[in-house]
Amino acid sequence: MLAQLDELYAQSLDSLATAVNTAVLDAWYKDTLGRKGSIYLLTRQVGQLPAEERPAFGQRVNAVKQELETAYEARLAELKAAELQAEMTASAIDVTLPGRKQWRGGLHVATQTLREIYRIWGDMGFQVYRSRDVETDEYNFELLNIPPHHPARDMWDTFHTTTPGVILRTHTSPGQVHAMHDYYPEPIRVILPGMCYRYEQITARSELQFHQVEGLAVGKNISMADLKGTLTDFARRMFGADRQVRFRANYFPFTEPSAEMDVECIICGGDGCNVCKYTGWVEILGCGMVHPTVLRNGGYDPAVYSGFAFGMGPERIAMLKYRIDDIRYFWGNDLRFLEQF
Ligand code: FA5
Repeated sequence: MLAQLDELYAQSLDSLATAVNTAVLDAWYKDTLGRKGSIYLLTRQVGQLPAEERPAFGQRVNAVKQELETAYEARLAELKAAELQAEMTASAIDVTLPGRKQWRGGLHVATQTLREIYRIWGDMGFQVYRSRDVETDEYNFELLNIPPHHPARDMWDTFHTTTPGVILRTHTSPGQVHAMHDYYPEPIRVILPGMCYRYEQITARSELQFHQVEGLAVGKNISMADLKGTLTDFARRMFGADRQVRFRANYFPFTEPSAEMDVECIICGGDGCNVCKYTGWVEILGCGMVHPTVLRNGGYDPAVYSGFAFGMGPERIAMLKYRIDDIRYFWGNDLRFLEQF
């Protein structure tokens, strides 16, 4: 029976060495050292041995069990290491594969342009002052020297609400009067950005809804020269030091004198295209010296104070800067357009 035990031991070691994975190894353990395994079955036959041989057999069985346990542990560690290695090799990153493109959100081109405008005016000492989108007729028109039935109202095609006298602002100019009421009697240097709404024909240059950035400076001894110098400086900072600008006399009821500022068309270089209406110039803002009536409506005495104001169109500025030939792209939500910025 000892010989049988030795043979079983040798066979078990052989099959242990050929176990190819931990699943086979588990089965080996069950068949060999398990509760009904071959070693156990052999020990049950010990009763057939003469009594004097039993202790020696018992000792040998225990020794064999111990050695097989040790061999099993060693093989288990070996197989686990091999399996881990195989798994790591299989899941290893192939650094030669092309990377996956990361999707990145970005700021809308109008927002980027607005931020650049804020930065330039901020450098010149102007603060941002926020005014409301839904306005009253009083602030949008009357306090700006445009009484009811004044023909100048035709300049702004208005969206009315169902509440009489409440409209969507057609320009950011009503913010001038709000700012004056808030700042009086301090001097003012503010820009007033925001969305404006006009019920007008949509074309390559004109939208129903567009941004404006209003500017207002009120103080003592502010002159038209300050207005021209400041706006020319803005245009140079925005479009480059050699960009040509021109002022054309114009009419706004809330400024006197009034003007519009044009910038040389970057898209066609001044040759003429549909964006500049074949003139070579693009109008980017209206401006002028704050009308005495508006100063008075804001609480400032026009005999002591003067000021200049302007209202510019950031989308028109972005069109010039980035050579966008149609304003309708801005709110069209076409990713092919938006992703370019
Ligand atoms: C005004 O709205 C005056 N409130 C500007 C002003 C402010 C004058 C202060 C004097 C003092 P105007 O309608 O020209 O003016 O508009 C000003 C700018 O807004 C234009 O130069 C243009 O850049 C932009 N703009 C006007 N209408 C549209 C439109 N439909 N689509 C896109 N941009 C527009």
